[in-house]
Amino acid sequence: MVTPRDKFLEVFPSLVDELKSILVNYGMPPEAIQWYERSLQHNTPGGKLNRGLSVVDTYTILKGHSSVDELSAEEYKKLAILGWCIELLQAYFLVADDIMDQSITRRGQPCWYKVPGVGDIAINDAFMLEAAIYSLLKKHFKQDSYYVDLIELFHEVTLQTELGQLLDLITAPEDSVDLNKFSLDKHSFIVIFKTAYYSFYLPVALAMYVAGIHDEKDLKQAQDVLIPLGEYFQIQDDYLDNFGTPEQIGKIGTDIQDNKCSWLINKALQIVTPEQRKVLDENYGKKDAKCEAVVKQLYDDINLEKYYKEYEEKTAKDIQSKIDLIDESRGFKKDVLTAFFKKVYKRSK
Ligand code: DMA
Ligand code: MG
Ligand code: MG
Ligand code: MG
Repeated sequence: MVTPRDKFLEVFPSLVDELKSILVNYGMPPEAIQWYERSLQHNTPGGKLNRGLSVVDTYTILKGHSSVDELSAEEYKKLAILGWCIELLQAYFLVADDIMDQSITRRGQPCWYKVPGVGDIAINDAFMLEAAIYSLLKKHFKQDSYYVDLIELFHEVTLQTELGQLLDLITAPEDSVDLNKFSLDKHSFIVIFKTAYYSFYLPVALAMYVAGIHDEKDLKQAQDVLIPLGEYFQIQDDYLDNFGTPEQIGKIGTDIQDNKCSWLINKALQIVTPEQRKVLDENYGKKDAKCEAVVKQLYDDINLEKYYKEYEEKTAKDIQSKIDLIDESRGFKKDVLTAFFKKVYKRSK
């Protein structure tokens, strides 16, 4: 049986060929074209592809179909290309994020900058992954009335993500640990900007433009649910950084050693005793596996997992009741949001 994921993956090789042909037309030598192809293959497929698949799924629901198979081949291709554009945006962010976070593995393989012979060239590869988005948009959407909307949306969401990454990084300096600088409000700002816009709002908004259902009021309705949903998703990511296994999540958690303003440390700061607070002050944010282990043990001692589960239950209910209030009179459908919610709720990877 061909799964929706398989069908989506089948589109990728033709996009790689199109992107390579741009370099060929510039007369780039074969070794450069091979390098680019290797970067595209290493960094773009291989994840859960939730963001990309959601573009196709959202469009399918907005058009009133019950299955992706009801789309014409031409329609499917266009939506899948937009899905791959988000996966390229994600690839661009992740290549850079892994350098900045000094991560080791991603999706069960070495981070791109860690691959022998790549190193700092990964910075330029990240830029080229981003540029691929605009090459594909131009080739496949230039004739469409909503072409400028797509470009503006990608640009805006890219800036929002970069603002989130900036705040994430400057709130986590390597040389000076000061837990007083953290707060759940600051955390909320960071995760909405670094994750929610591009991972949750972007896929739905893209599909809305193609489907012709993009009244300002409907874009806002979508955003008002998808931003809290994206915030919940990144809090899951923070939780899994410590409580997930590398086999499960395909990456090794770095948040404690990286001094990150994670949901876990913020929640811990709310509930610890003064003695435990001292332990955190002395061990958090140190590039030292022993200190990291002390913090992990403290997280277990205070039963942080239980607080996370409480947060998860409450948030799920809040999001559900927001979805129930959606006005469908202009053609937007609450099923778009329910489908997205189901993909995320209680995820373990
Ligand atoms: C992810 O933050 C945000 C972006 C824009 C890549 P993160 O560093 O927590 O992600 P991960 O845990 O996947 O490295
Ligand atoms: Mg990271
Ligand atoms: Mg990061
Ligand atoms: Mg993380």
